[in-house]
Amino acid sequence: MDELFMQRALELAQLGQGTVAPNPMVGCVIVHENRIIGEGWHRQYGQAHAEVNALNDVTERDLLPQATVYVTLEPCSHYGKTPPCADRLVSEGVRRVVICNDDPNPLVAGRGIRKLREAGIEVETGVLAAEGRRINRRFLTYFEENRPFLILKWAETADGYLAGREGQPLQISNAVSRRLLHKWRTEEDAFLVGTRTLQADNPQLNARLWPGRNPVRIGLDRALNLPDTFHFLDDSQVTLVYNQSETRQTERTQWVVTDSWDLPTLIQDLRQRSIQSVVIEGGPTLLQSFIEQNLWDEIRIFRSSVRLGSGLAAPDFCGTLLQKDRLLTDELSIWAPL
Ligand code: AOF
Ligand code: ZN
Repeated sequence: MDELFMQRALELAQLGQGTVAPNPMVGCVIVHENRIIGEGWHRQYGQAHAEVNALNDVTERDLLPQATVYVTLEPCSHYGKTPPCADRLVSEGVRRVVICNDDPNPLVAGRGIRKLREAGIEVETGVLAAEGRRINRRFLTYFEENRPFLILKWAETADGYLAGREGQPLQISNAVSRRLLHKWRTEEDAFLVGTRTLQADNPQLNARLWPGRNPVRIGLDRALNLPDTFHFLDDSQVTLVYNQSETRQTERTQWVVTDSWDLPTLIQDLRQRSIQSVVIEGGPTLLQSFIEQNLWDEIRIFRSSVRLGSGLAAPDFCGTLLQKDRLLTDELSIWAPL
């Protein structure tokens, strides 16, 4: 039964998709003798947490002392934009709390669970933990590993080429895959590309084919070679230009010089800017560097049915595939044009 109610809480959590970031998605179900007496979820960044919404949903308040609370994240213990949920659960006097994932946010990190236990509430953790981790993988990676969740994305031909011999862009994506990519642009915090991709493709890196917010655009332009007539430098959305010569800022575009020109330094800089997820969109050399340094969490590939015969090979991740069982799940998106 615990799993069944947690499943419902996870379903509720996902109703917060797109409106709670950078907070995690959290759902909560309150149960008395196998009957749900209250439900809630974190609906909007800065507003009430899931537990509070669920407790406020309960009309049969006299049942709370015998009730079990199913919540997908450890109840918070800190005064943030809202008071601590753990305190509220203690003052409501619930009997038992069942938790899916621990909260790695250093402001909480076990203190929520401790508060509940010290008040004599029975606490169980780890119920449907894998499902919960998947939903909040960006938030959890950000706090557990102190870096953004890293997604590598590319499009390849059926025989594994990314581009023509001289790097000429190929038309691999179709209307469906393009639209899906724009949906991803609304779902992830930032999109990163290298200078050669910026030069070759002149990408806009926005989400014009899907309703939602635009990601932060990130470009690596070491020697500032990109002409300012390119979309990337049009100041139309928040943009970071990593380079080795100048630090300056316009309304939405910031030129950033880091201590050293390597991926860990770049990733740490993004972490300092509170970026929880980054999609690396190319090119091949940059993608391969992320793979070689084992700096990735998910790979998404669009694959067309077209064969090219020769060209610029797609990144090679066969070696890492065996070590990363995450890839063997549905996180590997292979998309074939219609
Ligand atoms: C919960 N229930 O529904 C959520 C929690 O700034 P605040 O006050 O909204 O706090 C945000 C932090 O609280 C967030 O980083 C995470 O650690 C936790 N989120 N906790 O008990 C919830 N959304
Ligand atoms: Zn809370």
